[in-house]
Order: sequence, then C-alpha cells, then structure tokens
Amino acid sequence: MKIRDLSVHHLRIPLVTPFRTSFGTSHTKETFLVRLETDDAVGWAECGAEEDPLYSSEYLEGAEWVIRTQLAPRLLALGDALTAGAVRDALEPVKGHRMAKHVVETALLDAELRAADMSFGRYLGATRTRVPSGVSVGIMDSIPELLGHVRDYLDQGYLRIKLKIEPGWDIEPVRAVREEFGDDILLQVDANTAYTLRDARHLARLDDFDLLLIEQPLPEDDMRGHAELQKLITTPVCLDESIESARDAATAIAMGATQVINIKPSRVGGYLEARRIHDIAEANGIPVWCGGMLECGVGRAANLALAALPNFVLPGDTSASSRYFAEDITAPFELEDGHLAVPTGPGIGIDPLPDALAEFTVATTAIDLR
Ligand code: NPG
Repeated sequence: MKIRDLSVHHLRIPLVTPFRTSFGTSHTKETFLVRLETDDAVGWAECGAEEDPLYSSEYLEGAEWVIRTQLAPRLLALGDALTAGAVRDALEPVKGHRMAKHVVETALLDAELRAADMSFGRYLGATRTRVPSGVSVGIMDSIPELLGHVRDYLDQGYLRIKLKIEPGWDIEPVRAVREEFGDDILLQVDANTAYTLRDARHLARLDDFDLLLIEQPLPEDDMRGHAELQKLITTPVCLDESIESARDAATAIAMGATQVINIKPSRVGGYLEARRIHDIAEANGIPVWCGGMLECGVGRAANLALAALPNFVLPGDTSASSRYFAEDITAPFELEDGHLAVPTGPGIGIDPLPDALAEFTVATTAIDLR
C-alpha cells in the first residue's frame, strides 16, 4: 500500500458541559484527525492526546511532531510493504509515543479495511451488533448538582455510572448516589491517579457501596502499590493509565495489581495492541471494558467496534455523541435502549461530515511525503 496523501486536521469542538477530572477542567474538545489517502481508499483516525500532558505524557503538538518527523518517514520507507500489520515493527525504534502511533496505524487500518470492504468490527472479531453504554460523570461543585446530572443520564438510559473522584470528592458523592438511586445501578469510580497507598484506609470506606471497581487510584508507575492496595480493599482495582501494552497487562495481572482492565486503544498504541490486551485478559479470566477520551465520532466509531469483542463484559465509556457534543464531526451516535450500535460499514463505518469538518477545523497541515 502506498500513501498518496497524509494530513493532520486540528479540531476544536465545544462541549455541552465542562468536564472536570482530578487533573483539570475541559470546556472544549481539542484533537486532531489524521486523513490518509492511498490508491484505493481514504482512512481517518482521531488522536487521543490532549492539548496538555496531564492525563498522559503525550500532547497534541508533540504527537504531530512525532508523526511528521519520526513516524511518517519510517512508514514511507516501507514502500509497497506498508500495511497496518507492519506498523508496529516499523515504528518500534521510536520509544513510547503510543498515541501518535495509534492514530497513524488506525488511519492506515481504516484505509485498508475500506479498500477490502470489511468493517472494523468484523476485522477485530466483534461478536455483538450493539454495546451497552456507560457514562462518565465529572467532579461537580455540589452533591445536588451531581445528583441532577446522574438522574438525567439514568433517564436517558445509560446502563452504568462512573463518578470521577479526587481527595475531598469521593465517599460523600458515592454515598449520595447510592442513597438516591439505590443499590441496583451499576456504579464505579475513577481517581485518575489522585491517591497514594497511604490513602488505603480511606479508600477502603468505598467498600461499603458495592462498586464495580475503582479505576486507577494510584500513580501510573505504581504497579506494586496497586497490588498492595488490592490486599487492603475489597472493591476491585481496575488499571487504566498504568496499562500501555499487552506486556503491562500481563505484568499487572500476574502481580494482582488489576482485577479489571480499562482498554483505550490510543493509550496502548492502537487497536491491534488493544486486541492483544483483550486476549491476554480473557485468557486470565480478567474482564475488560472500553474507555473513552471524549472522542468525536471518528474515534467513537472505532471504539464501538472494539467494545463488541467478547471479553468486553462491562459497559464502557462509550456514550452517545450528545453526552459531549451538541454537534459532532460525524453523524451522531445515539442511545437506543442504553446501547450504541456497532457500525457495520467498511472501515470505521462513518465519515466526517464536510460542513462539520469545515466548522470545527482550526488548522490543517499536510505532511511532506517526499
Ligand atoms: O466518555 O469519552 C468519555 C470520557 C471518559 O472519563 C473519561 N475519560 O480518565 O478515563 C479517563 C477520562 C479521560 C478523559 C482521560 C479525557 C483523558 C482524557
């Protein structure tokens, strides 16, 4: 496969409500799409990096630089031998930068599958036509405000609620949601690395609330700490930031540092690595679910295909487009009975809408292919 054209499209899309986590508040979605044209098809993919290196060490400007100066030349050097399956080995000399690698591999895979008239879901091994939807609820200023948002999401049909927590906003919001909505709703929390092992006794107070899991309580490089924490609390620990590869997943499972895994394809360098993590977890009896990074329709479409694999047994952060955007870059994904349909068209199964692309694009750069 030969790349004929490669470009980066920076987007800024307003969010319907600000989204607050333990590392900051977002008012807009900033990302870029990679558009990759071959002789046979055009592929699209969305970068998972954010503007600032707060969730991960990667950030949008850095990812673009890495693609332009490090990744694209290595892929072009493959000539006709370029396939999505060859990307990992070709890019292996470049350390880290998984979000940059993810977006180019995914754009290639999309182009390849469109040319082969095969959907992402079929290629990855999806076994379902729709996936259950959870929703991630940011940190709020008050408990009544939180309860109002949770009520609204439950009314819309979301099947699982995830509360963002941080020191000072943890036990009370969880207690309030349980008291208001009962023990039957599927409830979990996400700390985004905001605690240390010294907080173990405090976090054990969450054990009373029958949570599905606590996500990434400790820093990303503290695998041992998570294993120790799990001995001190009964709520299952689920790793997100700590798992950047299938090898990390195998290590975490072997150490008892994770009982559930959040898989985000961009965090782990692409859908092929994401599928390896799925398989390793499945072989070890560890359930997985699909995380989200407030993706616009391009990233969401591919995530839905992944979330349809058999070991994705917990509802993911695969919410409807309206959770974040009044207007998306693609036709919106809508909740039906608490589920989203897995796209069935070739590749990711959806295209950016030209008008929306024009409206939300703030800059476009062509990548030099000579
Ligand atoms: O529904 O797409 C979504 C967002 C879910 O909470 C969510 N994502 O830590 O998992 C996370 C968090 C996040 C958002 C992380 C943006 C990084 C960037």
